[in-house]
Amino acid sequence: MGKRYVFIILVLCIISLVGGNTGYAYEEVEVKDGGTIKGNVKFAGAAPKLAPVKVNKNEDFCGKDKPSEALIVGKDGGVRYAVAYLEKIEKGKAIDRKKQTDLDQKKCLFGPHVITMVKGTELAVINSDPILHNININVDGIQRMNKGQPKQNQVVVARLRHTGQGDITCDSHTHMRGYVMIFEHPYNAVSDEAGNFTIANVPPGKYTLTVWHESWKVKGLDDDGRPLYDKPVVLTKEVNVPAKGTAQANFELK
Ligand SMILES: [Cu+2]
Repeated sequence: MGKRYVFIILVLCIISLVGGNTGYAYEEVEVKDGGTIKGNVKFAGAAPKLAPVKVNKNEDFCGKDKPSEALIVGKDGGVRYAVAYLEKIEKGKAIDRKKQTDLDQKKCLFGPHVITMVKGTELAVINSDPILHNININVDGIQRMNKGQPKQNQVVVARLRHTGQGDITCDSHTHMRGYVMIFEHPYNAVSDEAGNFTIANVPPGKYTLTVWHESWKVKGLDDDGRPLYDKPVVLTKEVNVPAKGTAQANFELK
């Protein structure tokens, strides 16, 4: 084999390695005897108490500070806003392309704090506040949305066409932060107040299930006074989904 071919193969290998959740074709098929994955994300031990995040603008409306949403631990240690998803599932249930995901800017917070979507579907960004919000979404570090909404009840609809981790910030308010995880496939879920999640109608078989959490450790502030967080926590587990049955997968953050 010539050197040039070795080089080309090497480049292809690197592309496939760094690809992660990106760049593969998901095939929609009719799922027969689909199973369910039920999971739970818990915080091990006593959860740290997070300092509130300082508000730097519109304090009269937003307040002086806001409670941190970076780690929300409920009853029995359940962690809210963790994202569970199957790695690179090749075929499965149909994508609901008409589904619109809502993201509200309300009382100076993004609600919900964490959302998941399938790429190419619509995101409706609402401003429920009587002040200017300017949403910014950076997917894996590349800006994919930047929109000012000066009017109350103004709605902007966008399509996010790239998979990856979307960091949501507001140009007006350094304390505002949210996340959108964008997938190629519909096998993803956000954990609820009790830390539970369900992924339904999975073709029977073995999969790698990943749980992503944004991380709650603040490393400092950037030049604008925006908290800088540590790398997200990513945990994986092999799951075996039985036909018409349920696989249970529990995760622990610490
Ligand atoms: Cu804002």
